[in-house]
Amino acid sequence: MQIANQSAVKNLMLCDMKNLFEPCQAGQLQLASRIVMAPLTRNRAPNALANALMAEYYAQRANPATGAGLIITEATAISHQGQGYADVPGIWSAEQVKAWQSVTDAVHAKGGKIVVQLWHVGRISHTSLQPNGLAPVAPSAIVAKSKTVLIENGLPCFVPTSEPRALDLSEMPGIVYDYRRAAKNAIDAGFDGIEVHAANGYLIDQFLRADSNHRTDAYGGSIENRTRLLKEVMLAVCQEIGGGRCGIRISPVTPANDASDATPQTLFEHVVSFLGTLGLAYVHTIEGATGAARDFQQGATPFDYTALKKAYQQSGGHGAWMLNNGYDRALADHSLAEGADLIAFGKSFIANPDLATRLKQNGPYNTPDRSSFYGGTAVGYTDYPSL
Ligand code: 8OZ
Repeated sequence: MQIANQSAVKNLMLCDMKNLFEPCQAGQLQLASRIVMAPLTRNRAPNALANALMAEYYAQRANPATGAGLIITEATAISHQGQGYADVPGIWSAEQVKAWQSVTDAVHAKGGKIVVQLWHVGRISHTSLQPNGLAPVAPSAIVAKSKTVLIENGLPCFVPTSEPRALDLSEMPGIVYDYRRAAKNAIDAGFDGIEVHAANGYLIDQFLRADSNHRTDAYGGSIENRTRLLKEVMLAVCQEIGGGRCGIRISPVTPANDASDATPQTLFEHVVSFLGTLGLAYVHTIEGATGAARDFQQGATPFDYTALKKAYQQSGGHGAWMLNNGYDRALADHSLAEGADLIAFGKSFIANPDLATRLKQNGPYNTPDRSSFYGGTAVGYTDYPSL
């Protein structure tokens, strides 16, 4: 009798257990699996325009049976001022909207889903990429200890970021407007939704963190003030296209692009408590240092991601909880069992267009070639073989 009961309990647990290959509803996004292709900068969009090669690359990864249940595009600039790297795409003009349409059509033809990641780099830019060669903008005129990518003679070349100027208070509504316009453009271009890039030390993250935000106006000082831009941007995109088509990416403790803050737990619990009120499709969190140590720490104590999720849910958040950073099959299974809903795979999607097939049978996996990550041709982009 006791044995029968034990097996009943085990069966119940198995039924309850999430698996990577099952459907998942994320707000209005009906996803065929929990496998997400993470946003990946590839610098193959000259003139800030999506193109046929990019459409082929995304389409290769779009069939949810073999690839991603959801594709998040590479970070895409919401304005010329939001550009910080050579040959990254934009989504502020009608010409860019039309160019993206070929990508969304190709993905949808494979039965896939795709959202565009909306990006303003803030101070992570170079004068040569800015309108009229002017200084990049930031919360404060503090140079980031970071580099950006220019392309010279067809080859990526890493250069220090330029000295930024502090945004005037009167410019803030214009920045929010640029996000709103980009969200509208995304729907016009056929995207299933958008993800606001609030991670990795770019503009929104620069406002969030005390070390890059020394403002004394309504956008600086208290946590309430430093989170103001994020809140205004999220309200604007949700109002424009509906919260159920919007996601956001955060990276509470990453040191990427000189991001630093002494109290990330308090800061990001405040952020997600706000996000919980918006009816979002998902919240996408990078655990640890982006593309590096998952246990990386900022502040006095290890970051508590369980408390982060709890703060989101306690404020009413019921969007999908997406996690990222260095995931393999075993770690994905572990995080799903612990309550994650979606897992975003980055570098492994660069090298494995049929990643879902390979995850299902536990490999083998192609090895990503770092030398062709940023810029270049079809080599190291659309030529990774499927099984
Ligand atoms: C790598 C190279 C350039 C940009 C990010 C958009 O870190 C990026 C990025 C990554 O989020």
